[in-house]
Amino acid sequence: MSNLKREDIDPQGTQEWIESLEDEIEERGFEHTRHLLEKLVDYASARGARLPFNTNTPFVNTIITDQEPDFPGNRESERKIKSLVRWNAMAMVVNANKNSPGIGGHISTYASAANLYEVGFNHFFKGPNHPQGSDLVYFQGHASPGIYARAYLEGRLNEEKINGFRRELSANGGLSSYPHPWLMPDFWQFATVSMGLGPLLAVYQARFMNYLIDRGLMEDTGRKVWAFLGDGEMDEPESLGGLTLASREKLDNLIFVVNCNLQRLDGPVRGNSKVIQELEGSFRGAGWNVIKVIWGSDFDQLLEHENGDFFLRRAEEVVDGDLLKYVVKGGSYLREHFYGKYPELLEMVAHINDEDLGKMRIGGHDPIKVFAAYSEAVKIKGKPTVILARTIKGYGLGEAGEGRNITHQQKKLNDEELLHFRDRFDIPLSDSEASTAPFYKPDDNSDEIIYLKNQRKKLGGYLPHRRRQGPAIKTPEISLFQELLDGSGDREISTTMACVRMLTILTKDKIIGKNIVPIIPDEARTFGMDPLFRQLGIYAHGGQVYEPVDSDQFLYYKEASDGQILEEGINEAGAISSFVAAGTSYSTNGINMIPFYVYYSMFGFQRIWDFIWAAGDMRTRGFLVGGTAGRTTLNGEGLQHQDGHSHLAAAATPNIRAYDLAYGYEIATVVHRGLKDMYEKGLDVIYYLTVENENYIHPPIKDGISEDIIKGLYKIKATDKPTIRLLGSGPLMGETLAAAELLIKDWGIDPGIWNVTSFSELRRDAEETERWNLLHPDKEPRKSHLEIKLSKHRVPTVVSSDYVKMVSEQIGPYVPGPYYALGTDGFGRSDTRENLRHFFEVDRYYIVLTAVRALALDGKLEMSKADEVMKKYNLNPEKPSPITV
Ligand SMILES: Cc1ncc(C[n+]2csc(CCOP(=O)(O)OP(=O)(O)O)c2C)c(N)n1
Ligand SMILES: [Mg+2]
Repeated sequence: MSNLKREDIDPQGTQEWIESLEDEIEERGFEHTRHLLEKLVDYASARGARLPFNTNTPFVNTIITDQEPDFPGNRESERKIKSLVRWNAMAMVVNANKNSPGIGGHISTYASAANLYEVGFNHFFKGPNHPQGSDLVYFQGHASPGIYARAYLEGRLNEEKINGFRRELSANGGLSSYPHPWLMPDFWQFATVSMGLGPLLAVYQARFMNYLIDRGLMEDTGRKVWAFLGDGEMDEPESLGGLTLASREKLDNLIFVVNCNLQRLDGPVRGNSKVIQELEGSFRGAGWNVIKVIWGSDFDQLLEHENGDFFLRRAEEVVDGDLLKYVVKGGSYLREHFYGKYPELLEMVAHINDEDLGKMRIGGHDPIKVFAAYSEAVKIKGKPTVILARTIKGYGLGEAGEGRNITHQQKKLNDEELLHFRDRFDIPLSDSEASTAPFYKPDDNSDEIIYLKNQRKKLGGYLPHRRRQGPAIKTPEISLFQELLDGSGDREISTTMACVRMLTILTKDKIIGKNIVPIIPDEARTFGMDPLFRQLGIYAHGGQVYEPVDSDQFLYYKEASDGQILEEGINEAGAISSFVAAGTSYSTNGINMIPFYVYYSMFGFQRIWDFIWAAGDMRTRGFLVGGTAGRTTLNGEGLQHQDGHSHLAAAATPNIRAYDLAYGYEIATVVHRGLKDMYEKGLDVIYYLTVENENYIHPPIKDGISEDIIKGLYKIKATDKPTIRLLGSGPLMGETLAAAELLIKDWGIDPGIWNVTSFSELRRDAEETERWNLLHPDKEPRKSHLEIKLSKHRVPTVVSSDYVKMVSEQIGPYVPGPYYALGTDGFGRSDTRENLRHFFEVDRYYIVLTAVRALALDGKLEMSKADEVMKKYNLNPEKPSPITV
């Protein structure tokens, strides 16, 4: 386009060049013309004519009219279906808000995207019964009314159901606001409405399908991943974050469709420039195949006109803010302000009246253009495709919101607006009928319903559709982990080492080994997982094309096309997306895969909780492992590395079972139960384990404690005359045991000792028990695990964990007797473990002090004893608080 932007000093010469090029295209085709142009560019560069880097093509459709395939559908039927879906989607939101003002919902997004979806549904999206298997479609979250409305026409959702849009608690159940597999487990597959998650999840989904194919676990049947996204959504860093991975991995099974209505919630996405061009640059620069669908067939006449260059030039100049204004102001304004800029251009549209001029359809609303784009996208080889389709937000709403800044929030239409909508889309309803915004579905024997069902039948059934279970995997016996159950003997090891050992054993198992998916964001060496590189190989679609620097070593850096490890690089968001793809494979691919995503604990929940939340929503199954966890156990790294709060986030995520583990046998027990629950029983839960890097001796498991480990609390030591109990957890179990010794030795107090493996599991159980008791006052009260274990003695409890106090305080209300929590609130520090534990006041001396004071407060000792403790252990009363410094 640069010739359009600059003054042409030799128009005649330029024309001659163009004509020669025209001849080349005619005679030798595109391939040779491209070659010729590249040669010319190279030559000019070699001669010093530096060309500016440009990733943009002109602001026109990528596929020219001559290249469009024939449209195979019945346009009339498809138009009618699309209009009906539009009407019902609108009615769903309007009615929901009429019945319950403020219930929300979106009309305008689907109104802009209707054609993009309908072309897909009628011609492309393969359904669950397709011989090649189902495509995976990520729907734009707030376009959900349109997807429900289609399911209503298909006969999959009845009127009662769609009347319950956003009223899920109504007697007969309703429809979730957005795509939520948790709430509609037979319908939605992917949780997309938190902007930016969909695009990244889709990239890694497509990559994971290739992984399964390359590892010989799944057949390559050409299934596609379609991701429908908003143009405003593309501003999320995650949206563009996976682009280079997608091209590097040659994901030709991936298609992004960006609904470029040029608007987000508040106003234009790029009022002062062009979002489509900006996105084109980003995607092309990242190596994607970009198909722009900007102008509809109505504009072909202008583009093909002998003065078409003026149209191109004007299209190039205009900014999105202006394009939006033209939509709102209509034909005469458009003529004056857009076409009026050049007399030649004005002349070109002289034969079109104002009304028709304003109505000329743009690309995203034209089935022919969208069909052409999809047809190319499904055929392209070796790279992913993005379709940038220009649409109008609130299309068809007219004054009620078409293209207006308020359109995103529009939820109510008055009588006049409803009649306008009805007329615009030819809905066969009378004035009085239409003004009540009823749902409308033609007879099952009508042409359009027959057509709609038939198209889906040809494509293998309805979408979205979610499969609840994959074939179960038999869990190996727990004796598989015997060496962990037996303890470490006199070897000092960390829980991280025990965990890696567990993973190594699992991946070697004959039955389950191949299903394990270790996922690491560039941290394998930190955790001592690097021996797995050689044993399992690192997945690389194209294999290893270089000789690794350590090739002469036994444990070399081995990349392979059938590698099992997903080494994601420094990319927690990408790695969790792989976790989701693997952990939902039971549903999306019918293959139970078992992801272990092992990451630096601090960069887990804190950084990517939104993805973890979505993983929960999507019923992902797998193990999240937070390595080098614990605010004081990770000693040298300091403030931004020391995780002391991920267990708070985990506790608040409904289907996460979180454990902070102290010994190898606990890891074996919890992982074994996780495998059984998730892959044998098919429970939709995620196990979260924190493991640490402190070395100590791991004892062997005692008989009969496995169930207690799972429930979250087991006994380490009982006493004859209980006066106080100590609860330790994870890496601070060592300090708790040491404190118990001091209490006996220095103060003659013999505490009971317990190990807490999961505060959140204990709390959940206690809350559920309490709730049952509340609602069944007439019945014998039930007892929680905490009560069963601890209620025999009403003695004070002192608990110490390497997490903020709120983590252990979760169970405070349910523990009989006074409850004292020590924890690691405040910013971390770099220092030795010993100094850190002193600084955070969680070490053995503070445990002893708290215990003695607790007994004094309980009336069992004099308070002066606490003073003695302070003196004996040199505890400084004026020491700064870790919370405030
Ligand atoms: C992470 C996140 N932030 C904010 C929102 C609230 N939100 C919902 S839709 C929307 C605007 C979407 O604009 P766009 O992506 O262009 O979609 P359109 O409706 O225009 O098709 C916003 C801000 C959200 N859903 N997720
Ligand atoms: Mg938008």
